[in-house]
Amino acid sequence: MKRSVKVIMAAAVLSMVGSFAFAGGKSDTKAAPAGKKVRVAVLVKSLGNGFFEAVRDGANEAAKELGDVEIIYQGPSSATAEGQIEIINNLIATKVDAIAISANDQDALVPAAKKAMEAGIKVISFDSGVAEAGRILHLAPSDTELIGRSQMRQLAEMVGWSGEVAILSATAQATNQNAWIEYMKKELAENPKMKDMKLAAVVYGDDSSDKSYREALGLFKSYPNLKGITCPTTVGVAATAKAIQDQGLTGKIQLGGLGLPSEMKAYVESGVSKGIALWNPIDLGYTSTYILYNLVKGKNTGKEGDAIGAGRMGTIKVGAKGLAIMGEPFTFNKDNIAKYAAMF
Ligand code: RAM
Repeated sequence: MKRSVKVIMAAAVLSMVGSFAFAGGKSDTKAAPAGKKVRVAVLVKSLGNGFFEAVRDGANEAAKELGDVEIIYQGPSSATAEGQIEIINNLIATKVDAIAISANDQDALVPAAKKAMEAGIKVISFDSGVAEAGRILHLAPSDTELIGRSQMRQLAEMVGWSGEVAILSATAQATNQNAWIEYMKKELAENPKMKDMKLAAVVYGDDSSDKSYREALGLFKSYPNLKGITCPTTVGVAATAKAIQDQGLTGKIQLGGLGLPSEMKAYVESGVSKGIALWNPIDLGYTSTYILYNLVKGKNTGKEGDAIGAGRMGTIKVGAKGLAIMGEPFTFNKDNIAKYAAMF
C-alpha cells in the first residue's frame, strides 16, 4: 500500500523508525525492461566511515525492493573533492544511470557533476550538498538551522551555560558541517543564556579517526580551561570520545555532537558523553535510491513542487532551490542508545 508521510516529520513519527514495514516498494514505480538494471552510484565523502556504510545498506534495501537496481558504492580513501571528481569522471565513462553524492566541497564538484548531467546521468546530492548548478536536487537529512542551533544548545546544557567550548568538525570544505557551524555560531551570539560561553576554537579532523583524535588532544593542550566540545561528525565525535576517555577527562570535558549510536553506545553509557544526536543514515541511502530511480524512469523531474514516491519513507517533496528535507534528528542518551545501536 502506498503511504504518504509528511516530509518534515514529527519526532514521534521518527521514533517509529525501524518499525516501518518495508511496504510500498515496487507499487510506486514502473518496472524497467527485463534484464536491464538501473545503475545507481552512491558516491560518499570517504570510504571506511560507518555512517556511509549505513547509507549504503539503505541503498541496497531500496534496490532489493525495486528489483531492477544495481548499487555501485564508491568514495575516495580520504575525504577530498579531488578524489570525488576522479570518481565522477570514471562513473561518466562507465555510463551509470544516476549518482547520489555526499560532497566534500559544494563548488569544486560542480563542473564534474554538470558533465555527468550533460551525459544524461541523473545527479542528486544527499547529506552534504553540491551547489545548485551541479545537481537536480539535494536531500537533506534535517533542517540545517535546527541541527546547528540544537547542537550548540545541547552543549550549553552540558557545560552549564558557561565557559570555553570548541567545535571539532570534519573537513574545512564540507558543505553540511560548515552550514551547521554557521548556525552554532549564530546561536552562541544570539542566545542571551549563552553570554558566558566562549567559542575557543574550530578544528578539523577531516573525518579521519586518527586526525580527529590528534585534534582533540590538541584542544585539551591548547585550552586547559575547555569545558566542552561538540563534533558535528560521526567520525570526529567517536574519536574525541576516545581521547577524553584515554586522557581521564570524563566529566571534566563534556562532549556532544552527531554520532552513530553503534559507535557511541559505550561512551554514552559510561558518561564520556551525556548525549548525542543523529538521523537514520539507512533512510538517507534508501530515499536517495528511490529518488534517483524515479528520475531515471522519467516519473519525476525533481523540480520545485515535485513529489517523489520513496517506498516506506512515503512522499518526498521538493522545495525551493531543489531542497528536500527529511525529518528531525533523534537524540540518544544512556537510556535509549542501546536500542538504536542495534540499527545504525
Ligand atoms: C560524518 C560525515 C557526514 C555527516 C555525519 C554526521 O559521518 O561527515 O557527512 O552527516 O558525520
